[in-house]
Amino acid sequence: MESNIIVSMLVLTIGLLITVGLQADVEIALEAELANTIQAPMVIADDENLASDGKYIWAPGEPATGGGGTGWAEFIINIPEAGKYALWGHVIAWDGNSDSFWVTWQPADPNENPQATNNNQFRWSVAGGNAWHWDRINHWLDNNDRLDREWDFDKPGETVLRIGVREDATKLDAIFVTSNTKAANAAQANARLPTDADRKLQDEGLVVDAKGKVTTTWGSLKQAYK
Ligand SMILES: [Ca+2]
Ligand SMILES: [Ca+2]
Ligand SMILES: [Ca+2]
Repeated sequence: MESNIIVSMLVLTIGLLITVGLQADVEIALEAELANTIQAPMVIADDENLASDGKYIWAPGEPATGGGGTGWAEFIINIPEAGKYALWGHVIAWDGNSDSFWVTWQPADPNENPQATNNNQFRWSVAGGNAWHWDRINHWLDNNDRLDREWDFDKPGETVLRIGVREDATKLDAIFVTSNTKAANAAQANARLPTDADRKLQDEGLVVDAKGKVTTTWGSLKQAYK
């Protein structure tokens, strides 16, 4: 009898541990201006008091004018776990001519350049606003639907996120990567700006898993990337 109770408690404890483990989301906060590659006319600009770490990226443009379609920023993101991911951008989109990007995240997405193909699956309609705010990256489809995007990676490891200019003057300050794809808003997603520790991780290519353990170094990534 007693051993039955002990076994039951053990099963319960293990069940709880597994549940706790599953509930820990992978969260990676990236500074836009620390992208691995920034291709002109996408450039780094200053917003000393308001942008995270005082800087953001954009293809410069005047208010209410068209233009864009070239330039991009690329991030090598080493994800610690297979599974589904969502992305949030910390953005400013000050008018209807300055409120979209192209987004591909390989290998979940194909190696396609939507600046050439105009494939709307990769078109992000950025929520408008003249102050920095969070917006979940979406598909902006031809029927004007904006559907939250999620990416499914079948193994952990290196991924390549490209944010391409679609309309100039759309501004990107930071990116938040999360395995929580169900959150209805940025607060629920726990979206946060990078801390000094996050910037150090991004700079050095260090990656932590959901439990805060460092799993990979930039050196090994660079080896794998060659
Ligand atoms: Ca637009
Ligand atoms: Ca524009
Ligand atoms: Ca920034």
